[in-house]
Amino acid sequence: AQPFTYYARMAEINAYMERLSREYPDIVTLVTAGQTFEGRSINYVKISTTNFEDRNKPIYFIDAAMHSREWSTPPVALYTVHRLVEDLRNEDRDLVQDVDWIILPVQNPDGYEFTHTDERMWRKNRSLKASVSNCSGVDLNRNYDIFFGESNASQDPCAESFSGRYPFSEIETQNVRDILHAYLDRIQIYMNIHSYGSYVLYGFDNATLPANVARIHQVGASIGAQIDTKKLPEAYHYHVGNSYFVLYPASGTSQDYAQDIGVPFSLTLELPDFQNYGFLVPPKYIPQINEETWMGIATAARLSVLFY
Ligand code: 0X9
Ligand code: ZN
Repeated sequence: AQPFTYYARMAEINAYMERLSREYPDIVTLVTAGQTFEGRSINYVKISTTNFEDRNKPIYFIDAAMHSREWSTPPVALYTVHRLVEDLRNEDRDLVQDVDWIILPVQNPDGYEFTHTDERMWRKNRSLKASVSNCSGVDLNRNYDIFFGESNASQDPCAESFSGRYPFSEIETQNVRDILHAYLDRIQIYMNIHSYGSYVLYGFDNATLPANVARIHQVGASIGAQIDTKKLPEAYHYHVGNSYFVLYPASGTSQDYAQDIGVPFSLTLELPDFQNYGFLVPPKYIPQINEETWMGIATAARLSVLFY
């Protein structure tokens, strides 16, 4: 079975990306961005029908599993790769002709493996500074250099939302930062995929909004509306808006960081959880989430090309 049809382990996810880069060498480039605290590779793929480094197309950058217990998110990232590469349909050719893609299915491999082997509800990475605390892990979505430590973030290493001791203290966030800066001139969309709650979120967590908020809202609302046409009756409708108001304030997030450095459309997606499954979405829902979210991602890609 393909590793986006079930909750796969890191080895299976990496093997899938390796296989695609071998079978489609002209289109898929596998990049190992760095080694985690526990020595795992952080892998992403670049997808381009031309030469990715020709730098003439807008880029859509997607990452998932920043929070390790959010298991429904890597399948969405991998299914997106699948639909762009292995199962590209005629009506979707524009998506690779007009856009280059960077897809990082697991931002937090150490945490992700830990949720499979030890503690299903683990959220943070697994780094440990033994001279400071016995508690492991930094909340990667509090570790970016934007409003660092201001709200909904803890300075306590034992807390679920520990921000880290300073911005970008973690290899995982350094990697995403470096990708953003390496391609900043043409990253049109940064989409940070989480679960759960059915939200498209944007803007800054001091309750301010970017100058292009009307267009951001247009892209976000189009994603939500598109997904809603495909959603199951037991799923909530998507809510679209500024993260501060629609969800809660949170500082040091990658969404705010990417928006602040100039990515035109920086979005957080919170996938659906159906009734009250929370993070524990039954595997039977994986294909549904993949398909409906893919539709939203494709819609955003097309709009972002118009706005490029
Ligand atoms: O708290 C978070 O990091 C995200 N929610 S989650 O339940 N997946 O942990 C929300 C982040 C929303 N983005 C901003 N507030 N900027
Ligand atoms: Zn999350």
